[in-house]
Order: sequence, then structure tokens, then C-alpha cells
Amino acid sequence: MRRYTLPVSLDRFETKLLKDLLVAITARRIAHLDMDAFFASVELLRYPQLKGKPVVVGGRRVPAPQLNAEGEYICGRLGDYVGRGVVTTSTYEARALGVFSGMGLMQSARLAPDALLLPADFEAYKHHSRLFKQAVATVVNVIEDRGIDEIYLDLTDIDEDTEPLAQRIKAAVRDATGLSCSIGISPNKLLSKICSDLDKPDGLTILQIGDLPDRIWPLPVSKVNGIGPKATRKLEQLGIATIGELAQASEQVLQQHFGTHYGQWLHQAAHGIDDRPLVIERQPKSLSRETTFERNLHVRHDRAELTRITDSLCQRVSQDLATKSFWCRTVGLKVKFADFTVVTRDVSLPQPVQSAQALRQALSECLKRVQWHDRIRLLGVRASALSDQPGVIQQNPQLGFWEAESDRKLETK
Ligand code: TTP
Ligand code: MG
Ligand code: MG
Repeated sequence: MRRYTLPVSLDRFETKLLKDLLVAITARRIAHLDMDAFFASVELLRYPQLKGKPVVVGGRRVPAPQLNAEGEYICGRLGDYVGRGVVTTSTYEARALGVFSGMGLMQSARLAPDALLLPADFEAYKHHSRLFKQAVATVVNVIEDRGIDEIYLDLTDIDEDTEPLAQRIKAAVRDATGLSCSIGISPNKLLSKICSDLDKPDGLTILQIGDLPDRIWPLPVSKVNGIGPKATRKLEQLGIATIGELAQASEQVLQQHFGTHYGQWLHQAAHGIDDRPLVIERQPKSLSRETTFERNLHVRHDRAELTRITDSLCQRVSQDLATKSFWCRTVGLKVKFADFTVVTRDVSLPQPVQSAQALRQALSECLKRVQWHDRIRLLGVRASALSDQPGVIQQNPQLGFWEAESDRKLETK
């Protein structure tokens, strides 16, 4: 190891300054927030009478609970399930019986035959995912989205003590969704991800780098995000079961067995070293889809085809918006004619929209403003002026532009 000595000319003040600078560079305050038994907890919001019971979400063609005459929900029983479906998630009561994500339902039925089985409803989970992320965004600005039920937060620049700040974030999530989450806070993403799992459900774990030997090193290596089942098995063969044992192993030996890059990473991870910044997704300015036809289409003679293509473009843009949780205030049309001239038309809406129907309706307005001087080679639909908030949904009849257009006298080749 190379040793560095400070130049003698540095006085005590400058040495302290350097030290403070080093601390400032390295000491971040990163949180990892993960929702507790997420899909199952969203289901319990709908069926609160199932709280406290072992409940499993998963399977294929599982019927939704039915209300009986007494106003009680009748759910499927895990023991009655026949098929090859797997557990998507389970409540903590079902986990106590040994039922976890990824297990075959029929296998888990042997452990908990009386557990209740619910089908997954991804729209509901996406909705609550949006709600909890929006709630956290009212407290913290720097957020990395890590999927449906987890986020990283950079709390470094927030002038508030860690514990009350974390409680405020948890309360914001609870108020917005009625759901609990667990938070881990440490100087980096790697450790915070481990910590958020240490005290579930409704947990809060705050870790200083000095706590590493006591709190992280006794854990199995599989707790490190990035050490999968294969690496875990291989480490076990080397006599390494815990993160502490991994920290004791020589970096060279790890590199011999796992390659230079992963070996070095394993060594650093075991010592709690991770300087990855949060990855903040930049909001796109617009989303668009376009299609070039196999043959040039005529505005009147090919109206059925044009209707089908326009509908499909609107549906695809609508799906893109939904996936990214965006709504748009401006809808644009692009037309390329057989002579390769291109025209674009935009319409701005009073409220942000997302549905294919709303896009189609706005597009009809654009279509009306085009001079159809030639056959059509390409059509495109663009959604812009994006917002992450929906507008109030309006149900207006569909206008059916191409049909209306076929009745008009047009000078089209
Ligand atoms: P997780 O956060 O891994 O699990 P969880 O929220 O259900 O429970 P925990 O309290 O331990 O965090 O996953 C979030 C959701 O993702 C989970 O509710 C269901 C879904 N999921 C799958 O669809 N398949 C899987 O294998 C896992 C692990 C999760
Ligand atoms: Mg979770
Ligand atoms: Mg998760």
C-alpha cells in the first residue's frame, strides 16, 4: 500500500481543512426506501378485513374476491390452487409460515393451505407506486427511481437531523397511501439498500460507516445487492459465508476466482465502499411514435386503413405515457406525403391527457388542418408539454376524422 505524508509546510489549520474536505467529499447521506409487502399491502387497503391473515398474491387465472350476502369477501384458498403459478408476494403473516416471493403456489400450499390467495392487479400497484413517489418528492428533491416499490434518496443537502427527516418521509408515504415502508440511511446506496431490509416492516435503520463491523459484517453475503445465488455458492466453497469473512479475504484471491473487476468490487463492497451517485432520470420533452406505410395511402380510399393506423399510434403513445407516468398538454401530428413533403400540426389542450381516446380526439383537430395534396407516406403522433399530473378526465365522443373526410370533396391525387 502506498503511504502519503502531508507536506511539512501545512500547519494544523490546513490539515484540518484537508480532513474536513475529505469528509465533505465522502460523507453523503443516502436513503433507500422500500415499501413493505407492497402488492399484498395494496390488496389489504381494498380488503381491510384480511389484515392480520396470511395472504398471498400470485398465480394465473385466480378469481378476485366476491362479496357474499352478508357483505363478507370470499377469497380463494391457497390449498385449493391447481396450476403452475408462483407467489408474487405474501404478507408477513404468510412469510411466518414459510411462504415467500418466487415459490411455486402448490409448493407453498403445503406450508400454508389456509392462506388466502388473491390475483395480482398491476394497475392498482402502479397507481400506489406513483402516489408514494409523489409523496416523497414533497420532502426530498433528489430521487432515483428503482422500480415499482423502491427509491434512493439523497438527503445530504437537507438541513435536518436524520431521524426526524426519515420519520417525516415515512409519514408522507403513510398519509398519501395508507401504507408503511422501511428506510435505510447510510453514506452510500450499497449500505442503505442492505439497511432498509434489516428492520422490516415499518423499519428505520441509520448506519454510520463505523457501525460496519457490528451490524453489516455478521450478515450473509447474499444480503449485498450484486451478490447473487451463483456468487454466493462460489464464495461458500471458498469458506466465505458472511460479509465480514468477505472483508477478511484478500483482494487478490477474490480477483483470481471472480475476475479483476468483480473481485475488486466484492472487496470494496465488503468494506462498505460505494461511490455511485444517484441516477436521476431526466424528464423527456416529448414522446412520439410514427409509421411509414408499405404503400402510399389515399385520404379517402384508404380511410379504414388510416383509421386503424391512427388508432394504433394513439394507443402506443398512450401506453408510453402510462409507462412513464406522464400526461401531455400538446398533441402533434406529422404527415409525410408521397412527394416527401412533411407537415406537422399541433393542438394544445386545456388539461393534460393520457388516454388513447383523448389523444385521438386531439389528433382529429390536427388532421382537420392539413391540406391533403398527395397520397400519404407516413403518419406520426407526438405527445409533448409533458406533466406528471393527470387532468380531470373528459368523456367526449370520438370524432372519426377519416370517415368525415371521405364525405368531403378533396383534390387528392
Ligand atoms: P419487494 O420489495 O422485493 O418485496 P415486498 O415489497 O413484497 O416485501 P418487502 O417488505 O420484503 O419489501 O418487491 C416489491 C414487489 O415486487 C412485491 O410486492 C411483488 C413484486 N415482486 C415480484 O413480482 N416478483 C418477485 O420475485 C419479487 C421479489 C417481487
Ligand atoms: Mg418491498
Ligand atoms: Mg423492493
